[in-house]
Amino acid sequence: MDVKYGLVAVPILIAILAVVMINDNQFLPDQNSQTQQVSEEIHTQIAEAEEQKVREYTLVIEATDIQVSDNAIWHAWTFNGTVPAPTLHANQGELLKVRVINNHNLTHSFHAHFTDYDMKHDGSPVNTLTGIGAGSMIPPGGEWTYEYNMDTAGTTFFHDHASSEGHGIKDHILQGLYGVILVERDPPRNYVDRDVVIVMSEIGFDVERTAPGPTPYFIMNGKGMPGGEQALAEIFEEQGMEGVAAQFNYTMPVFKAKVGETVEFHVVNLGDVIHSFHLHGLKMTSSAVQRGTNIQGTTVPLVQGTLESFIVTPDKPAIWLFHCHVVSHADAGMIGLFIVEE
Ligand SMILES: [Cu+2]
Repeated sequence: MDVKYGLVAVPILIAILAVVMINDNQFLPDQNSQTQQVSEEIHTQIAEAEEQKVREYTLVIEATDIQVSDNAIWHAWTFNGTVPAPTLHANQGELLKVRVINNHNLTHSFHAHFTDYDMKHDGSPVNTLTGIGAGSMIPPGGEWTYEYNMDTAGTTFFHDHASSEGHGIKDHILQGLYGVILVERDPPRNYVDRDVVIVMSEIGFDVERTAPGPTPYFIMNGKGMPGGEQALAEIFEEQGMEGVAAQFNYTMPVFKAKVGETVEFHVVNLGDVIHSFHLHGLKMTSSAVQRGTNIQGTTVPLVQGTLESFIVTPDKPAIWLFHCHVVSHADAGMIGLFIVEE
């Protein structure tokens, strides 16, 4: 380079570098404001954590013998001794903690159909495969506390997601390890007088027949009347209404409400086949899947692993039948009564 050009080029180069450096500085964050922002964020998180209410439940998995008909005992697997498990309640915005103790001789889990939780609380085979939350697949004698943020209101459900030698997930669920969770919205549904929860399914593999005759297979809330409506008619002929009443919440689920009450039904299919829920005589307004619309034909189709909620407001005394509208299932026992009293 000639000297005369060098004398001009050097100051220009310095000027360009200076401009570039100044411009670069514009893209660097102001350290003070960034620190302040992080600190505000932490404070907000702490405040939220302090404010978030915690809802706690304890569920014990155990073997439970349930007399499901005069001639059959179901050697069920249960959460807290019942099928379905006791319905869990929480409020939108809360942190739900479910402590599950496994007092059974197989590995089990609690897998809930929620949408805001850490993977370590999944209670599924991914926990075993990744080692993240491996304890959420609970071995015999173990326990795990599952945590979920109640980010959305409404109805959902949970079930065992384990399998074991000789028993796939199907057996683990159908043997009775499932239940429903009602997450109350904020503000709450003050217009609802009572909730009715119904889980449609099939009975598990371990049913012992103690006398000849049909035993329950298609069940609602763990109950099924072998022979369905025909059997009910025969019981009435032989024993009158007293005989029928003896079947209430034994071989068929029965719910009661008063005229003028607003009742919200929550119906879930946790079985391995399609079920459809038909309630006689009442206008059913969907409050979940078909939200806000009238359920045309008064039958809710439920493929496996789905639910629907709906509201009824009975205006006169009546005994209304409900049943699976896969009618062979009704014949096999999937019937129940909704009794509206004055
Ligand atoms: Cu059915």
